[in-house]
Amino acid sequence: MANRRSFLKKSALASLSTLVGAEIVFANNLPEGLSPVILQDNTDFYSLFDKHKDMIVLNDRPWNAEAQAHLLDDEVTPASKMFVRNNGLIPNKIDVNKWTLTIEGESAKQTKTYTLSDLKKFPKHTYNLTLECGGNGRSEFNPPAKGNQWTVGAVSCASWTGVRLKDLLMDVGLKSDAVYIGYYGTDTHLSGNPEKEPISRGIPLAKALQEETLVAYSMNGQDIPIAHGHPLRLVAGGWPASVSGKWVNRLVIRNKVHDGAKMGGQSYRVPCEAVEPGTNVPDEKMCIIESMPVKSLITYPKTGALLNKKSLDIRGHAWAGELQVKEVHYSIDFGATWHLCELQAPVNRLAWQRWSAKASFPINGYYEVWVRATDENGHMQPMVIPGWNPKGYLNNACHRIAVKVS
Ligand SMILES: Nc1nc2c(c(=O)[nH]1)N[C@H]1C(S)=C(S)[C@@H](COP(=O)(O)O)O[C@H]1N2
Ligand SMILES: [Mo]
Repeated sequence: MANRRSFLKKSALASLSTLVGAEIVFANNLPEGLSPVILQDNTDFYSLFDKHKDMIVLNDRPWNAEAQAHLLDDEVTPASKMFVRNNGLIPNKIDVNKWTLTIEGESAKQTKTYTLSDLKKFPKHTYNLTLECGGNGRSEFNPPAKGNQWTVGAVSCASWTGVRLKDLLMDVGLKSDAVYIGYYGTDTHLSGNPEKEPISRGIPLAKALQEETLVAYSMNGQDIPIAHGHPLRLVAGGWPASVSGKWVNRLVIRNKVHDGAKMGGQSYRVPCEAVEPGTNVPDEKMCIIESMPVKSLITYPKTGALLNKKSLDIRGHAWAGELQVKEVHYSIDFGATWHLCELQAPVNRLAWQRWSAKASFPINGYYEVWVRATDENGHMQPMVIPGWNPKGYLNNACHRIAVKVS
């Protein structure tokens, strides 16, 4: 861990205040190559990014951390309980006043550059948008898949405010052959090589033109936190969150599927046809993940709950990518019988939906509560892990919690 950030230039230290959360008073005296000790210890993840103490750090270079199910009980996920997924190093020098977004590309009618205040002149829209990492649930795949071993907590539903991507695309003008929008952010590749992008993904034009696809400048009514893309982020709810580029300073209008970092190969792609677990799947047989599958979480109670009564109000959220959730059921007998839960409509398209139920337990003992959501097309969550894939994406198996009644 020592000298983790020793590449930081003395000149950049002043702007580290954002990360440290206070002005580094004697920044000018800090010798070249020495970084603030607070940035060298992952126990400081919590203070660095203002995160809840129950968040679980999976990696510190780059920073990756997930929530636990019980942390996700809020209708609107607060920043402190929002998972952090980084492919590279968080930008350490952000000058909001100089920040610009450039839109260009072979299928753009012109190139345009906007400051943040230019963007704020466009009509403002706010939506609650579910962002789930494509790899959420990866830890359960067997044979195991490499990468962050997310359990259930790489999902959030915050309130995002910004300009519609489509309004910007109309402002720039699309050529008739435009099919895809790619993003570039200002985070740096782990190698430190400025020529390399940690990630540069994107969305097909149809998704880009949806009402709810935003270039956001605020989250939950405040500036976007540094870990989540401050000061500007693409937000396309319902799709793997990897398409929602953080720290965005450039969007490209493409005449073909965007070919930025982590668009090809095995990244964020699954076998086009189901395969046996452990199969080596050639790249050309892998397809890009689009809408995320139907899924749900039990956010109350916390797993391991001890009850001294035989009934309990249970609740959580359910979501289904581009679709709405039609029904949610729960079971207390390992899936032998299922009971319908109450289900609220989403506050807007692509927001998760609150479900709730009153569970009753016949006698004292150990139970599991299982919850299963069904989308509007009738697709149901599987009770056990779904189709294996090389990188461990799209695990939408039912969430289970333990409850003891005594
Ligand atoms: N610039 C940039 N954008 C990014 C990433 C990244 O590493 N760099 N990670 C992506 C991935 S894989 C996910 S799951 C989400 C995570 O968003 P969050 O950290 O705000 O929860 O951001 C996406 N956008
Ligand atoms: Mo992700």
